[in-house]
Amino acid sequence: MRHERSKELFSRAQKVIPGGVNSPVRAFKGVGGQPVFIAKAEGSAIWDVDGNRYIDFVGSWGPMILGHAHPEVVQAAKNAIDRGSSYGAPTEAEVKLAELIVERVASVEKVRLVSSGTEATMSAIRVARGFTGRDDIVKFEGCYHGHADYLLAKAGSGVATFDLPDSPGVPSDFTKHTLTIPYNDVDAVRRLFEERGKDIACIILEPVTGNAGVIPPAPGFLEALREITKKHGALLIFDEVMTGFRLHSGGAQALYGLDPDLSAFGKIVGGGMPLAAYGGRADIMNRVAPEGPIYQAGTLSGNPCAVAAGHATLQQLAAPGTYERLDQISKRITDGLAAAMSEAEQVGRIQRVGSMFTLFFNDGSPLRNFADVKKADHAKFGRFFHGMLERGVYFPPSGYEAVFVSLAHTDEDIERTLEAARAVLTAL
Ligand code: KE4
Repeated sequence: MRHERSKELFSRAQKVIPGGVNSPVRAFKGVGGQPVFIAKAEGSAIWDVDGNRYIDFVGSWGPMILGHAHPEVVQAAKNAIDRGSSYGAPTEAEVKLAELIVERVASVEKVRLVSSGTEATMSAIRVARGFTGRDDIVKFEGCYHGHADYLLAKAGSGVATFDLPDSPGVPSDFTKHTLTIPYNDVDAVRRLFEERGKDIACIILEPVTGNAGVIPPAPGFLEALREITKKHGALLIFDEVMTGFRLHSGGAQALYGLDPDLSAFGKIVGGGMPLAAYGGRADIMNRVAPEGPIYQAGTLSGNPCAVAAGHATLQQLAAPGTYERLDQISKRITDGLAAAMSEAEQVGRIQRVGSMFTLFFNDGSPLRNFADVKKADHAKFGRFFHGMLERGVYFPPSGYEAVFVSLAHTDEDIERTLEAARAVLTAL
């Protein structure tokens, strides 16, 4: 494949944009090489500026579950922008989207629309702190909840020691109320709450991780978090920015049968436009300004065009059999990839939940936490990524991310993907 135009654009971009990209993961640092610049997308395909076509398994990191440029979504957004792009005033469309989210997600009685997943999780945590009057928060290693200062934290030396900043620019006392523990480690959670439960406002987690690659919750893990937070008067926040409306029409919480106190949504809920949301129990959400004292605001919150795209997307996902079909497509792909790995005598493991999965080049054992994921061969993943890219298959450019399958992936896409994988895995 030729990439001259992408290379030229990347060189120009780096002169005026840090790293040449507007979000770090796009720069291919996790796999080496240079990013391809995208010109257009439709269905399961994206085209770069050199005219190369790829089967897309990033889907804008999750939003494009219907496939790119779905006609209903495009038309809804066009109709909205024809009536003006933003009013800074309430609209009927926001009410309808909020009612749809409340209807779909049993634990959400009230919801606030915002513009990014970071804003959704940041706001949910502020509400949890305001509601409980406590300052400490618990997160899990490998879970990413956006770039709020106190979430850019890495685990302190011991389980009960406070975190250290994980980025320059984050003052050390901004992370002193953040506690990070290993994912799936119920004993660590229990110990922590026995020691400091009275000071903990909330636990926030990805109910299925996508930012450490895909790690499913161990049996009983989510239930234990629900029991422990209830016992200690802390709130349970599910960060469903990635899993929401992807794993089930009611999110991962419906798939696993749990009721968190608050949830954050993003990506799919905006149909690929800048829209996210947080919500949950009415007694908690009623504390949010202007109804309550906990402040949160946004000029473009509930933007009419983004709301139109999100609403159209959620409506399409209501079609009967949607999630069964997503699961079937995804299973065919991962079964085929597993077979290709075994034929090529490549050792590793594919971890899938519904229509998100990650292929790890490890020793084949289950990956239960971030430490397991870090042990995988990420350099090998980089070679796999580039081999697939050159054969017209666009996987996420990092072994710490998830592949996202859409309803637009066809039998031909699957066959071509598996054919490319067989060739790449043999030559790895
Ligand atoms: P945004 O602020 O990027 O909209 O959402 C932050 C966020 C919060 N919670 C979860 C579970 C998320 O996955 C994300 C963002 N996900 C990454 C992909 N791993 C977005 C890609 C990027 O950073 O460019």
